[in-house]
Amino acid sequence: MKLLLRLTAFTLIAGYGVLPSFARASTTDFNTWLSEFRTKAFEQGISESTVNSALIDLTPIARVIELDRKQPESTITFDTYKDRIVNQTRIKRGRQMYAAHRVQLDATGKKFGVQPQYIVALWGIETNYGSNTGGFDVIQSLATLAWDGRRSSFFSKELIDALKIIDQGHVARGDMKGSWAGALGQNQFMPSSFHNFAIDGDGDGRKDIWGSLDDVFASSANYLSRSGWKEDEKWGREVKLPSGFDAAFADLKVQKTLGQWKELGVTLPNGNAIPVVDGMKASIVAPDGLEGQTYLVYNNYRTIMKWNRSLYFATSVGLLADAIAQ
Ligand SMILES: [Ca+2]
Repeated sequence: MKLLLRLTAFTLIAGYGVLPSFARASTTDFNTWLSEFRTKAFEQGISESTVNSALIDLTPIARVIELDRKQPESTITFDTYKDRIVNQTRIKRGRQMYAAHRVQLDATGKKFGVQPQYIVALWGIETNYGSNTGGFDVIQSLATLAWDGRRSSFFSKELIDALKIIDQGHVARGDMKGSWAGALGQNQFMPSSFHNFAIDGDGDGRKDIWGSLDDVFASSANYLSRSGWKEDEKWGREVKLPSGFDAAFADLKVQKTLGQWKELGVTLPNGNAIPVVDGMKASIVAPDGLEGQTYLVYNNYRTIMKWNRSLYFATSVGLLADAIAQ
């Protein structure tokens, strides 16, 4: 009961409204959970100094629980999302950033086999080119979500992985900022992705995706490369579907050759024939249904979806990359 009152007071003070479900989030109070988690961290080989700097005097963040409970399904259309995400400001800034960091982006792209405009586009969409990396203390966010009952197992693993990042000296505990859900640095890697894909691009011994652009670029490129990126292909393109097109075909599960799509009447937006590359397969995606904008997408689109499993996200990354490279 004491916990409920304290947290309710906090949420009211913070102006986020009352969260009736918050106190029910876990059957264990936070400090008891934290004490047990410290034991778990030691068992996982986390050093005493990291445990002492990161897992002492923590409090849960009510706002994080609130954000986690929001319905994940967006109610905005792709058209609206696209206008917000792939807007002229972001395109212009993307071109400026590509020009400003051209040497290192081109070198990184070449090394990992990823066209540089995709590295820039992911950077632009994830954090607006590093200007909005999320102001949350990631340890505190992850501890809140690990304590909370809803996805405890997933976030407990991410919290251990976050502690390992501190333990390995890649970032100071106080500098480990990110999103409310624990996504880190300028390319918003979850801690597990950090361990799988982050790269020390500038060779200083630290994988610093917060402060080193060489590390940010190399890490994003490595993520795509290791997830199946094809350097000689694009993501896809906007297309026009013929009247009477079978809506069941607008599905990533349906893959046909470019030649087959052409025979089915899929054309460029201006009505011209789509270019055909022998053997290359593609799918049709229609985020707003057949009446909205429709896209023919290739292997690299599926790779972008390994980064974020969202048609809105993957399509926007592709469109922004194209606009930046123009
Ligand atoms: Ca580095």
